Amino acid sequence: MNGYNITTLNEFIIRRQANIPYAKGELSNLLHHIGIAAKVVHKKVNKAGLVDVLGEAGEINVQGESQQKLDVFADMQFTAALRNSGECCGIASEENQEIITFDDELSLDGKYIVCMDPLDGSSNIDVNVSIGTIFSIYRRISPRGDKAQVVDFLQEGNKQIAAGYIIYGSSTMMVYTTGLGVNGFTLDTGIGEFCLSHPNIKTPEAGKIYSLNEGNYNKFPEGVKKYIKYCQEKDKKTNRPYSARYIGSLVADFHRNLLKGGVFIYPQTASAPNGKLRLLYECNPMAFIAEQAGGKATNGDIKILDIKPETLHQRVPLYTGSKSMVEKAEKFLVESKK
Ligand code: P6P
Repeated sequence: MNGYNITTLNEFIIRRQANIPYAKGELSNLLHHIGIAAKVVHKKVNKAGLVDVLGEAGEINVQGESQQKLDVFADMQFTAALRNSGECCGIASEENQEIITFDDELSLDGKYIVCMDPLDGSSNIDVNVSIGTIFSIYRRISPRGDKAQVVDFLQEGNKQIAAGYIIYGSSTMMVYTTGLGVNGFTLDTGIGEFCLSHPNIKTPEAGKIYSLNEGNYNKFPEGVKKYIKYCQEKDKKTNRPYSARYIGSLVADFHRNLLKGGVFIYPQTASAPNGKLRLLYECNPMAFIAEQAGGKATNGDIKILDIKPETLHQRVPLYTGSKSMVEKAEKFLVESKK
Protein backbone atom coordinates (compact mmCIF):
# COMPACT_ATOMS: atom_id res chain seq x y z
CA MET A 1 0.00 0.00 0.00
CA ASN A 2 1.46 3.39 -0.92
CA GLY A 3 0.78 6.76 0.65
CA TYR A 4 -2.35 7.22 -1.41
CA ASN A 5 -4.09 4.16 0.07
CA ILE A 6 -4.16 2.61 -3.43
CA THR A 7 -3.15 -0.97 -4.21
CA THR A 8 -1.93 -1.14 -7.78
CA LEU A 9 -2.14 -4.33 -9.84
CA ASN A 10 1.62 -4.81 -9.64
CA GLU A 11 1.70 -4.32 -5.86
CA PHE A 12 -1.16 -6.82 -5.53
CA ILE A 13 0.53 -9.39 -7.81
CA ILE A 14 3.80 -9.17 -5.90
CA ARG A 15 2.06 -9.35 -2.51
CA ARG A 16 0.06 -12.39 -3.63
CA GLN A 17 3.23 -14.03 -4.99
CA ALA A 18 4.56 -14.01 -1.43
CA ASN A 19 1.60 -16.28 -0.48
CA ILE A 20 2.38 -18.84 -3.19
CA PRO A 21 5.09 -21.28 -2.04
CA TYR A 22 8.05 -21.63 -4.39
CA ALA A 23 6.67 -18.84 -6.61
CA LYS A 24 9.68 -17.33 -8.31
CA GLY A 25 7.86 -14.45 -9.94
CA GLU A 26 7.29 -15.94 -13.41
CA LEU A 27 3.48 -15.80 -13.13
CA SER A 28 3.71 -12.34 -11.60
CA ASN A 29 5.82 -11.21 -14.53
CA LEU A 30 3.38 -12.73 -17.03
CA LEU A 31 0.38 -11.00 -15.40
CA HIS A 32 2.32 -7.75 -15.32
CA HIS A 33 2.89 -7.93 -19.10
CA ILE A 34 -0.79 -8.70 -19.70
CA GLY A 35 -1.55 -5.54 -17.72
CA ILE A 36 0.75 -3.51 -19.97
CA ALA A 37 -0.94 -4.76 -23.17
CA ALA A 38 -4.33 -4.04 -21.59
CA LYS A 39 -3.36 -0.41 -21.10
CA VAL A 40 -2.18 -0.11 -24.70
CA VAL A 41 -5.39 -1.66 -26.07
CA HIS A 42 -7.47 0.51 -23.71
CA LYS A 43 -5.92 3.61 -25.27
CA LYS A 44 -6.76 2.46 -28.81
CA VAL A 45 -10.28 1.25 -27.95
CA ASN A 46 -10.98 4.50 -26.16
CA LYS A 47 -10.11 6.45 -29.29
CA ALA A 48 -11.80 4.01 -31.70
CA GLY A 49 -14.32 6.63 -32.74
CA LEU A 50 -11.62 9.19 -33.49
CA VAL A 51 -8.76 7.31 -35.03
CA ASP A 52 -9.12 5.31 -38.22
CA VAL A 53 -9.43 1.93 -36.50
CA LEU A 54 -13.12 1.42 -37.16
CA GLY A 55 -14.23 -0.75 -40.00
CA GLU A 56 -12.90 -4.05 -41.08
CA ALA A 57 -9.29 -5.00 -41.53
CA GLY A 58 -10.33 -6.94 -44.62
CA GLU A 59 -9.01 -10.18 -43.15
CA ILE A 60 -11.24 -13.11 -42.17
CA ASN A 61 -10.38 -14.85 -38.86
CA VAL A 62 -10.62 -18.58 -38.16
CA GLN A 63 -14.23 -18.12 -37.12
CA GLY A 64 -15.03 -16.94 -40.64
CA GLU A 65 -15.76 -13.49 -39.15
CA SER A 66 -14.38 -10.35 -40.76
CA GLN A 67 -11.61 -8.98 -38.54
CA GLN A 68 -12.11 -5.46 -37.31
CA LYS A 69 -8.88 -3.44 -37.22
CA LEU A 70 -8.98 -3.36 -33.39
CA ASP A 71 -9.11 -7.17 -33.36
CA VAL A 72 -5.85 -7.25 -35.28
CA PHE A 73 -4.31 -4.53 -33.12
CA ALA A 74 -5.29 -6.25 -29.86
CA ASP A 75 -4.01 -9.62 -31.08
CA MET A 76 -0.67 -8.03 -31.98
CA GLN A 77 -0.36 -6.19 -28.66
CA PHE A 78 -1.11 -9.17 -26.43
CA THR A 79 1.07 -11.45 -28.56
CA ALA A 80 3.99 -8.99 -28.28
CA ALA A 81 3.48 -8.56 -24.51
CA LEU A 82 3.40 -12.31 -23.93
CA ARG A 83 6.51 -12.80 -26.04
CA ASN A 84 8.32 -9.96 -24.24
CA SER A 85 7.51 -11.45 -20.84
CA GLY A 86 9.88 -14.37 -21.51
CA GLU A 87 7.56 -16.53 -19.36
CA CYS A 88 5.27 -17.78 -22.15
CA CYS A 89 6.34 -20.27 -24.83
CA GLY A 90 3.23 -20.04 -26.99
CA ILE A 91 -0.36 -18.87 -27.41
CA ALA A 92 -3.67 -20.03 -28.87
CA SER A 93 -5.71 -17.06 -30.04
CA GLU A 94 -9.20 -16.72 -31.49
CA GLU A 95 -7.61 -14.75 -34.29
CA ASN A 96 -5.27 -17.51 -35.46
CA GLN A 97 -6.07 -20.99 -36.78
CA GLU A 98 -2.90 -22.59 -35.35
CA ILE A 99 -0.95 -22.03 -32.14
CA ILE A 100 1.76 -19.36 -32.18
CA THR A 101 5.08 -20.58 -30.75
CA PHE A 102 7.76 -18.17 -29.50
CA ASP A 103 11.16 -19.41 -30.66
CA ASP A 104 13.53 -17.05 -28.85
CA GLU A 105 15.66 -18.71 -26.19
CA LEU A 106 13.99 -17.00 -23.23
CA SER A 107 10.44 -17.90 -24.36
CA LEU A 108 11.39 -21.49 -25.30
CA ASP A 109 12.27 -21.90 -21.62
CA GLY A 110 8.94 -20.30 -20.60
CA LYS A 111 6.86 -22.28 -18.08
CA TYR A 112 3.47 -21.13 -19.33
CA ILE A 113 1.13 -21.11 -22.33
CA VAL A 114 -1.76 -18.69 -22.83
CA CYS A 115 -5.12 -19.09 -24.57
CA MET A 116 -6.73 -15.78 -25.43
CA ASP A 117 -9.53 -13.98 -27.17
CA PRO A 118 -7.76 -10.67 -27.75
CA LEU A 119 -10.91 -8.67 -28.44
CA ASP A 120 -14.17 -10.46 -27.77
CA GLY A 121 -17.41 -8.87 -28.91
CA SER A 122 -15.58 -6.86 -31.57
CA SER A 123 -18.72 -6.56 -33.71
CA ASN A 124 -19.83 -4.06 -31.05
CA ILE A 125 -16.84 -1.75 -31.55
CA ASP A 126 -18.51 0.54 -34.08
CA VAL A 127 -21.54 1.08 -31.86
CA ASN A 128 -19.58 1.89 -28.71
CA VAL A 129 -20.67 -1.15 -26.70
CA SER A 130 -18.30 -2.64 -24.08
CA ILE A 131 -15.89 -5.27 -25.41
CA GLY A 132 -13.20 -7.33 -23.76
CA THR A 133 -10.03 -9.39 -23.76
CA ILE A 134 -10.15 -12.89 -22.21
CA PHE A 135 -7.06 -14.90 -21.15
CA SER A 136 -6.33 -18.30 -19.67
CA ILE A 137 -2.91 -19.45 -18.39
CA TYR A 138 -1.62 -23.04 -18.05
CA ARG A 139 1.71 -24.63 -17.18
CA ARG A 140 3.13 -26.20 -20.33
CA ILE A 141 3.21 -30.03 -20.55
CA SER A 142 5.94 -30.28 -23.20
CA PRO A 143 9.58 -30.03 -22.01
CA ARG A 144 10.92 -26.52 -21.34
CA GLY A 145 13.39 -25.52 -24.05
CA ASP A 146 11.30 -27.20 -26.78
CA LYS A 147 8.74 -25.42 -28.93
CA ALA A 148 5.21 -25.31 -27.48
CA GLN A 149 3.01 -28.18 -28.71
CA VAL A 150 -0.76 -28.32 -29.33
CA VAL A 151 -1.00 -30.77 -26.39
CA ASP A 152 0.01 -27.88 -24.08
CA PHE A 153 -3.25 -26.14 -25.02
CA LEU A 154 -5.66 -29.10 -24.85
CA GLN A 155 -5.71 -29.31 -21.05
CA GLU A 156 -8.91 -29.41 -18.98
CA GLY A 157 -9.95 -26.04 -17.58
CA ASN A 158 -9.40 -27.34 -14.05
CA LYS A 159 -5.65 -27.25 -14.85
CA GLN A 160 -5.67 -23.47 -15.34
CA ILE A 161 -3.09 -21.57 -13.28
CA ALA A 162 -4.81 -18.22 -13.82
CA ALA A 163 -7.62 -16.70 -15.89
CA GLY A 164 -9.04 -13.26 -16.37
CA TYR A 165 -10.56 -10.64 -18.59
CA ILE A 166 -10.21 -6.96 -19.33
CA ILE A 167 -13.48 -5.12 -19.97
CA TYR A 168 -13.22 -1.92 -22.01
CA GLY A 169 -16.41 -0.20 -20.88
CA SER A 170 -17.46 2.95 -19.01
CA SER A 171 -14.19 2.25 -17.25
CA THR A 172 -11.52 -0.28 -18.10
CA MET A 173 -11.21 -3.09 -15.57
CA MET A 174 -9.03 -6.16 -15.24
CA VAL A 175 -10.64 -9.06 -13.35
CA TYR A 176 -8.59 -12.20 -12.70
CA THR A 177 -8.05 -15.22 -10.49
CA THR A 178 -5.06 -17.43 -9.71
CA GLY A 179 -7.26 -19.84 -7.74
CA LEU A 180 -7.19 -17.71 -4.59
CA GLY A 181 -10.45 -15.83 -5.25
CA VAL A 182 -11.36 -13.15 -7.81
CA ASN A 183 -10.16 -9.54 -7.72
CA GLY A 184 -11.02 -6.55 -9.92
CA PHE A 185 -8.78 -3.61 -10.81
CA THR A 186 -9.98 -0.37 -12.40
CA LEU A 187 -7.63 1.58 -14.66
CA ASP A 188 -6.92 5.03 -13.24
CA THR A 189 -5.90 6.85 -16.41
CA GLY A 190 -4.60 9.76 -14.31
CA ILE A 191 -1.74 7.64 -12.99
CA GLY A 192 -1.81 4.91 -15.69
CA GLU A 193 -2.28 2.14 -13.14
CA PHE A 194 -4.85 -0.61 -12.60
CA CYS A 195 -5.97 -0.06 -8.98
CA LEU A 196 -7.69 -2.62 -6.75
CA SER A 197 -11.37 -1.59 -6.80
CA HIS A 198 -13.25 -4.91 -6.34
CA PRO A 199 -11.40 -7.08 -3.80
CA ASN A 200 -12.49 -10.71 -3.34
CA ILE A 201 -15.52 -10.64 -5.69
CA LYS A 202 -18.29 -13.07 -4.71
CA THR A 203 -21.20 -13.51 -7.11
CA PRO A 204 -24.65 -13.53 -5.41
CA GLU A 205 -26.06 -17.05 -4.90
CA ALA A 206 -29.21 -15.92 -6.72
CA GLY A 207 -30.00 -13.00 -8.97
CA LYS A 208 -32.80 -11.54 -11.02
CA ILE A 209 -31.12 -11.28 -14.41
CA TYR A 210 -31.26 -13.84 -17.18
CA SER A 211 -29.07 -13.25 -20.18
CA LEU A 212 -29.36 -15.06 -23.54
CA ASN A 213 -30.16 -14.24 -27.15
CA GLU A 214 -33.91 -14.85 -27.28
CA GLY A 215 -33.81 -14.26 -31.02
CA ASN A 216 -32.76 -17.92 -31.18
CA TYR A 217 -35.74 -19.02 -29.06
CA ASN A 218 -37.22 -21.34 -31.67
CA LYS A 219 -33.93 -23.22 -31.96
CA PHE A 220 -33.37 -23.62 -28.21
CA PRO A 221 -33.69 -26.99 -26.42
CA GLU A 222 -37.11 -27.49 -24.75
CA GLY A 223 -35.55 -27.12 -21.30
CA VAL A 224 -34.12 -23.68 -22.14
CA LYS A 225 -37.49 -22.55 -23.50
CA LYS A 226 -39.14 -23.70 -20.24
CA TYR A 227 -36.48 -21.89 -18.18
CA ILE A 228 -37.11 -18.65 -20.08
CA LYS A 229 -40.85 -18.94 -19.35
CA TYR A 230 -40.01 -19.58 -15.67
CA CYS A 231 -37.90 -16.38 -15.59
CA GLN A 232 -40.81 -14.46 -17.10
CA GLU A 233 -43.32 -15.63 -14.48
CA LYS A 234 -44.04 -13.39 -11.54
CA ASP A 235 -41.65 -14.07 -8.66
CA LYS A 236 -43.73 -14.82 -5.52
CA LYS A 237 -41.48 -12.75 -3.20
CA THR A 238 -40.86 -9.68 -5.35
CA ASN A 239 -44.04 -10.10 -7.43
CA ARG A 240 -42.15 -9.27 -10.56
CA PRO A 241 -40.49 -11.37 -13.28
CA TYR A 242 -36.74 -11.47 -13.76
CA SER A 243 -35.07 -8.89 -16.00
CA ALA A 244 -33.77 -9.86 -19.42
CA ARG A 245 -30.37 -8.31 -20.10
CA TYR A 246 -28.33 -9.25 -23.18
CA ILE A 247 -25.54 -7.09 -24.58
CA GLY A 248 -24.14 -9.60 -27.06
CA SER A 249 -20.64 -9.11 -25.66
CA LEU A 250 -19.66 -12.04 -23.43
CA VAL A 251 -17.29 -10.08 -21.18
CA ALA A 252 -19.90 -7.35 -20.59
CA ASP A 253 -22.77 -9.79 -19.92
CA PHE A 254 -20.58 -11.99 -17.72
CA HIS A 255 -19.16 -9.05 -15.73
CA ARG A 256 -22.58 -7.55 -14.97
CA ASN A 257 -23.91 -10.92 -13.76
CA LEU A 258 -20.74 -11.61 -11.75
CA LEU A 259 -21.26 -8.44 -9.74
CA LYS A 260 -25.07 -8.31 -9.58
CA GLY A 261 -26.02 -11.98 -9.80
CA GLY A 262 -27.68 -13.58 -12.78
CA VAL A 263 -27.34 -16.35 -15.32
CA PHE A 264 -25.79 -16.22 -18.78
CA ILE A 265 -26.72 -18.93 -21.26
CA TYR A 266 -25.38 -19.62 -24.73
CA PRO A 267 -27.03 -22.99 -25.34
CA GLN A 268 -26.77 -25.65 -27.97
CA THR A 269 -29.31 -25.20 -30.78
CA ALA A 270 -30.54 -27.43 -33.58
CA SER A 271 -28.20 -25.71 -36.04
CA ALA A 272 -25.27 -25.35 -33.60
CA PRO A 273 -25.24 -28.47 -31.38
CA ASN A 274 -22.19 -27.18 -29.48
CA GLY A 275 -23.38 -23.60 -29.18
CA LYS A 276 -21.14 -20.73 -30.31
CA LEU A 277 -18.66 -19.94 -27.55
CA ARG A 278 -15.13 -21.37 -27.58
CA LEU A 279 -13.96 -23.68 -24.78
CA LEU A 280 -10.29 -22.71 -24.58
CA TYR A 281 -10.41 -18.93 -24.55
CA GLU A 282 -13.98 -17.99 -23.65
CA CYS A 283 -15.71 -20.68 -21.57
CA ASN A 284 -12.80 -22.08 -19.51
CA PRO A 285 -11.47 -18.73 -18.25
CA MET A 286 -14.99 -17.49 -17.47
CA ALA A 287 -15.80 -20.78 -15.73
CA PHE A 288 -12.67 -20.55 -13.55
CA ILE A 289 -13.64 -17.03 -12.51
CA ALA A 290 -17.31 -17.96 -11.96
CA GLU A 291 -16.40 -20.89 -9.69
CA GLN A 292 -13.77 -18.90 -7.80
CA ALA A 293 -16.45 -16.24 -7.14
CA GLY A 294 -18.84 -18.89 -5.74
CA GLY A 295 -20.86 -19.30 -8.93
CA LYS A 296 -21.15 -22.18 -11.37
CA ALA A 297 -20.36 -22.93 -15.04
CA THR A 298 -21.50 -26.00 -16.98
CA ASN A 299 -22.39 -27.05 -20.51
CA GLY A 300 -25.88 -27.78 -19.16
CA ASP A 301 -24.70 -31.16 -17.92
CA ILE A 302 -21.07 -31.26 -16.69
CA LYS A 303 -18.69 -28.63 -15.32
CA ILE A 304 -16.98 -26.64 -18.07
CA LEU A 305 -13.66 -27.07 -16.21
CA ASP A 306 -13.90 -30.87 -16.47
CA ILE A 307 -14.32 -30.99 -20.26
CA LYS A 308 -11.31 -32.48 -22.06
CA PRO A 309 -10.62 -30.27 -25.09
CA GLU A 310 -10.22 -32.08 -28.43
CA THR A 311 -9.44 -29.11 -30.72
CA LEU A 312 -8.17 -25.54 -30.28
CA HIS A 313 -11.36 -23.78 -31.43
CA GLN A 314 -13.84 -26.25 -30.00
CA ARG A 315 -17.27 -24.82 -29.10
CA VAL A 316 -19.31 -25.80 -26.03
CA PRO A 317 -22.69 -24.66 -24.67
CA LEU A 318 -22.30 -22.33 -21.67
CA TYR A 319 -24.58 -21.94 -18.63
CA THR A 320 -22.85 -19.73 -16.06
CA GLY A 321 -23.46 -17.32 -13.20
CA SER A 322 -25.28 -17.51 -9.87
CA LYS A 323 -25.20 -21.12 -8.67
CA SER A 324 -28.91 -21.51 -7.90
CA MET A 325 -29.90 -20.02 -11.28
CA VAL A 326 -27.58 -22.28 -13.27
CA GLU A 327 -28.92 -25.29 -11.33
CA LYS A 328 -32.53 -24.23 -11.99
CA ALA A 329 -31.83 -24.03 -15.73
CA GLU A 330 -30.13 -27.46 -15.60
CA LYS A 331 -33.20 -28.87 -13.81
CA PHE A 332 -35.45 -27.76 -16.67
CA LEU A 333 -33.04 -29.37 -19.16
CA VAL A 334 -33.14 -32.69 -17.27
CA GLU A 335 -36.92 -32.65 -16.87
CA SER A 336 -37.42 -31.93 -20.56
CA LYS A 337 -35.35 -34.96 -21.53
CA LYS A 338 -37.52 -37.34 -19.47
P1 P6P B 1 -24.93 -13.80 -30.62
C1 P6P B 1 -19.37 -11.98 -29.65
O1 P6P B 1 -19.32 -12.20 -31.05
C2 P6P B 1 -19.55 -13.32 -28.98
O2 P6P B 1 -18.50 -14.17 -29.29
C3 P6P B 1 -19.66 -13.14 -27.47
O3 P6P B 1 -18.94 -12.06 -27.01
C4 P6P B 1 -21.16 -12.96 -27.26
O4 P6P B 1 -21.59 -13.42 -26.00
C5 P6P B 1 -21.76 -13.81 -28.38
O5 P6P B 1 -20.78 -13.89 -29.41
C6 P6P B 1 -23.02 -13.19 -28.94
O6 P6P B 1 -23.52 -14.07 -29.94
O7 P6P B 1 -25.16 -15.02 -31.48
O8 P6P B 1 -25.96 -13.69 -29.51
O9 P6P B 1 -24.78 -12.51 -31.39
